[in-house]
Amino acid sequence: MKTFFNDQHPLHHGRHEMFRGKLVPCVEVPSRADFVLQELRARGLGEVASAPEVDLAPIERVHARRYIDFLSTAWNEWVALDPANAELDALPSYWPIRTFRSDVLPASFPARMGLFSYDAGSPITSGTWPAARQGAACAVGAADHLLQGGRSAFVLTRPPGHHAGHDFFGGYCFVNNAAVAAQRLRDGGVARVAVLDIDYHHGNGTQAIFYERGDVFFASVHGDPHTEYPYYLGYADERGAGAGEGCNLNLPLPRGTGVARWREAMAIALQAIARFGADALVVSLGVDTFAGDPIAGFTLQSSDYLQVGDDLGATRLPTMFVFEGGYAVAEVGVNTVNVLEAFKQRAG
Ligand code: Q9C
Ligand code: ZN
Repeated sequence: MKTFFNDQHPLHHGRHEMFRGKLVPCVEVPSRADFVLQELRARGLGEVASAPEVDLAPIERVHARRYIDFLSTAWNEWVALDPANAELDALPSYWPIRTFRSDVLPASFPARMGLFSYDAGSPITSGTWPAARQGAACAVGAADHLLQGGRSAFVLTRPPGHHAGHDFFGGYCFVNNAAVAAQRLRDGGVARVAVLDIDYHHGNGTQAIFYERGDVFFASVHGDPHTEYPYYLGYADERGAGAGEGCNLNLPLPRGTGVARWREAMAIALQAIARFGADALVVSLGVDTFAGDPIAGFTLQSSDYLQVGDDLGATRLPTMFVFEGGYAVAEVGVNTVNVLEAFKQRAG
């Protein structure tokens, strides 16, 4: 399996996120990706390539122009507010809910930060944009690898992407790598693309981007949003709209869910993807379903990820994996590579 590794990922290194009235250390740390890289090298998973040179066009296929402009200039604007900000992470403090306007682009940078986000847990740092942009380039590389006949690929990047929507960041995500990849596959001639999101948290950004599309199926197995982040999306009654009616499948599960019930849910998602007639599969691979994850609530064990990879390999679809969450740093490499290696063994 060919890995596209974002070697710019350490440029994104948030210090703090706002959590219940306090600034707490970030859980989405650079070592996450390094542990995965180390593990896949140790186990000889295959070639590790860096991102191809790509312009912003594939990102603009899923993200709003004014949002990309915001992201690419955000750090400079943050420091321009006050030179002392260079030592701080940029976090929003104001949001335009419901009756506020979102058509006006305020001149104030803090106001724009709120317009383009939905939480205060996703710090923008000096290197957030170059890191996120390079991650999207890795997603394009992996999609192009499938378009050229490759059977599988892995995008090893951070920050993650599945919470980022058409024009907003949140949940540690800025550019939606899985969505960029799915759209790239469509633009390259793949008629029907499925995105399967198995991160602990619902992939609200990916769902929203494709919600009214009949050409991209989105399925997600995740913690029940009644109690779990991102709270405001990911319920079972969200089934798609317009041309996308029936092309969205949410399988929320309660906190404490173990591998048996979790695998049943994934099997239901895979059956729906087969019925849809997908020609290629993008897997948003978060391993925060692990029992030891510090911010999540399922109880999968490291060996269970071999079974997950085997289940995915049985689909026989050209498949690309995009790294999302997973915060038990010491185990994140083993858990992730267990999925990939078992996939490879099954799929050949
Ligand atoms: N202090 C992904 O897994 N808040 N994002 C949790 C913990 C947000 C997770 C609070 C969790 C976002 C890609
Ligand atoms: Zn997650």
